[in-house]
Amino acid sequence: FYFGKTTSFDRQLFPACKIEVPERLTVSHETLVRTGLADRCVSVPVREATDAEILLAHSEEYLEAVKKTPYMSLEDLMEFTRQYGDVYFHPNIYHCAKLAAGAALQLVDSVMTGKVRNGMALVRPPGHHSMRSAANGFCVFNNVAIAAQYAKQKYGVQRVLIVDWDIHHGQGVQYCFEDDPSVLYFSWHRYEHQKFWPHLRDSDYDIVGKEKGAGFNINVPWNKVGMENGDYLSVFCHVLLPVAYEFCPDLVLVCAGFDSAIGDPEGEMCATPDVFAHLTHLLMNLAGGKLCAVLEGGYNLTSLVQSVCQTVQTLLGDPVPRPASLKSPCISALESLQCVRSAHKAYWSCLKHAGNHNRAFSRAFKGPEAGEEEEKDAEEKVWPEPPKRVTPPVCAALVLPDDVACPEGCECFSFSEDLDPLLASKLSDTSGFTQAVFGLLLPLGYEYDPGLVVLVRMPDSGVSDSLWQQLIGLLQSFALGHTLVVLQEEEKALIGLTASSLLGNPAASLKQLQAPLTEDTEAIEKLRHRLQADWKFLQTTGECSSITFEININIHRS
Ligand code: Q6P
Ligand code: ZN
Repeated sequence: FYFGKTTSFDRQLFPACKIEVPERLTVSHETLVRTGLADRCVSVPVREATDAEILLAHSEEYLEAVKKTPYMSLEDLMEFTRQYGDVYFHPNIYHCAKLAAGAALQLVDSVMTGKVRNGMALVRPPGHHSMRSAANGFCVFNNVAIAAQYAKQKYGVQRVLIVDWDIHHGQGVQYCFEDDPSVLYFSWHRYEHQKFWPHLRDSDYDIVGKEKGAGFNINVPWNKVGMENGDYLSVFCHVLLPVAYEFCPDLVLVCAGFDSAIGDPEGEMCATPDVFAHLTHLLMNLAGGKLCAVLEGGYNLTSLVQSVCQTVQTLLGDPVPRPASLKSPCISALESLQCVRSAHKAYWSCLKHAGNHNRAFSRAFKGPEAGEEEEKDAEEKVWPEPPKRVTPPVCAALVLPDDVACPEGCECFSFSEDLDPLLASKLSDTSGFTQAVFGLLLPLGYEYDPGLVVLVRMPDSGVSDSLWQQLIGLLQSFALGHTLVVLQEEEKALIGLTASSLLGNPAASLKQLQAPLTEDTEAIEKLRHRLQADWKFLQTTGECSSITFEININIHRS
């Protein structure tokens, strides 16, 4: 990023934009340095994206037009700006925008070549609103869209997952990939039945992609403000994760906007900064851990900085905070969830059983009513600073039979007689397994908030190595990662990969999943319905559902 001296230009115009300010980056960076997180990261030098790279997502006419902006007079710049929406051109923005896109590409290079496992690019201007031939919403070049195209072109990456957790809809990313099945775009966004900026019909849940790309665009509209951690995590468990695992990406890109956090003047949501530790963690076992987060929005400096730190610390592999006292998803969130699942049931076998959505939910857009658009003085939100997260000196300790060597990086303890684990549940290895993990186990874990996770593996469980590793990785969302794995002595072969997962190494991909067996899906669904009266996180619909099933279902099919 670039800090020129204040010029006469700046004095005439500034602040043109009160929220998208340089301090977003300086304060984030200062805090990463002060907390010692920056020291644990590898710094990747930035470069300018080349014309050819920018053209991966933009038209030549648009690039040529932006190229002229550094030489324009203030008047010409104002004129140029007026053709777009909510974007401001400063004479140095073309240079900054090339660096922002270039930074995303440097990160993709570092991750794809294995120089680093994952990373985050702190950049301005952001990118997800900019379109092929138009700047929009503070964005000039679409950093993440360019990065996805670049990864496909340069590394032959076959499938890219883009997760846009910014609170605005990244319509630029959607338009770039709407007919492309090699890029799965997921976005949640404040929508309020089209009353919120950018007011697009294209942002609703039923816009699923076009032609070959049908099913590869997932929009989750938030129709109310004030969404909380539970609403976000519920959408991850019941929509994003099952679909992402079925898609099986080779690379994950995150449009990492933090205006979806509490205190943000744009988003007006109530999710706390530690939720980003969970969102990040839940994505870190996809694509063999190859994840690049690129900053988008986030306009409350306190909330932004805390959220950035939570994300970076999670990427570094530190245990995630406990998802303490989550509230059940609210009715409006459940309505959105139901609509999205239903709109995508034709495209994803993990959603095949989703119920149809009730038409009553999709209220017609009435247009902004008089007075509704005026700025409400959002009362200042306060929230506690996220507790300090500690890096444990030893990540994993093992108790092993005498003849087994201790894997590197682990500490070995000796046997104790009184190990008598309680076997809580059994899952059989079908492709229904992942369905049970996302549909039952993760939501139950989030709601229950255990202090310890005990994972018992029985011989002949049929669980494949990669599924086993995925399970260990995902369960580390709970109990500060305190996980006790119990293996049978005859499964010595599993010690190495179990230890690797406990140490936080990414799990191997599951390969593209087959459709789950109907019997499994039915059994899981019946169990979910039976339990959801007591466990609100299992809900996926907004209808009052107190249907109880008489039959006792056992999801273990032998
Ligand atoms: C918000 C524009 C318009 C108000 C209309 C990558 C980051 C962002 C940008 C938001 C632009 N507000 N009177 O962009 O999504 O946060
Ligand atoms: Zn935003």
